[in-house]
Amino acid sequence: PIPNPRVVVTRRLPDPVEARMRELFDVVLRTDDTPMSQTALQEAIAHCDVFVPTVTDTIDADVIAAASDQLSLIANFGAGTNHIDVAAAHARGLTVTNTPGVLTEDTADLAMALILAVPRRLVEGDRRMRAGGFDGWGPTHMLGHRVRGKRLGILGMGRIGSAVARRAHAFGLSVHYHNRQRVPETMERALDARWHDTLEDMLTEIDILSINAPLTPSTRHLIDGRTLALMKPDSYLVNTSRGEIIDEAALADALAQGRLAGAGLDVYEDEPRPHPSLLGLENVILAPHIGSSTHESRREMGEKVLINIRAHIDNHACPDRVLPPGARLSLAS
Ligand code: 8YV
Repeated sequence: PIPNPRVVVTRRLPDPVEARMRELFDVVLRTDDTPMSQTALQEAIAHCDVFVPTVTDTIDADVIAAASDQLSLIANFGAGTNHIDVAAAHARGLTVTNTPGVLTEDTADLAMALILAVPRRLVEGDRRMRAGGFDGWGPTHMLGHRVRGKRLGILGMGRIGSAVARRAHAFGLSVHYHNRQRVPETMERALDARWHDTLEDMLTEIDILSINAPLTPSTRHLIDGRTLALMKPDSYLVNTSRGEIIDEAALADALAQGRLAGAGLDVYEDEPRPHPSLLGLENVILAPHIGSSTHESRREMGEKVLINIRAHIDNHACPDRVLPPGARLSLAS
């Protein structure tokens, strides 16, 4: 066990989470809420036993090299860990944890909200109202596309992808999916989802694509000019995972040239800046990375961070350990 561990947190966390952290640990909390520079991260990680970063922190090999000898845990506040060099952390003997599960339903709700709002031009209509551009109902006024009866393709059938699939059935969508690995047959049946062994095959058949995969070297720019060209010109794309899975310039081109009907984005390749040409497109909804932005999810994410820290300092296995890419738990002795 680590007596009186010093915990350093990189961003402001919800008040109840910070209050509980103060009760439990010798914690260093931020007073302002701006993302830290690389130099500030190196300085911060050099003085703690436990480090709590978020998605806005790039925890690369240089930051990890600057860690104090006492550092033994990086407890990420968030599910995705693509911003952490997990392999470098493990090489240094550090444990890395994340906060999966508690944000699943809220993120899936946002994906579903975009799946409905983009084809129905909801945000475009709101803009029009505010600009005084609604001059009365008309038979051909602001026509969108029906969602019911269409085919939804889910890229990444993990927790969030499955939660999107369950919602989609309620709206009359049929569910298709592509994933690194085919999910077990019982789960496939429960989700009533049709497997495609290649992304390309799925893209040619679907009307709406929902991206719910983690960012890894093999998903970076999976959606680029070539794969976008396989999608039907009247199809839509929604991304609530990581922006870098899409080549955003290629997406903006496809949308501007009418090779794709619309998009709903919550994440960006160069976050927080969307590709400038997306800003002028009416058929795009741009959300500011709010997939897990509910009081409930953020509090529960904080609780997960606390549970992982507690387990670690008490010398128990952390419930949410993140393994380096490619590592697999094995039952072999
Ligand atoms: C979080 C997210 O807000 O959990 C994730 O991976 O993308 C977001 O929902 C963010 O990561 C907090 O660090």
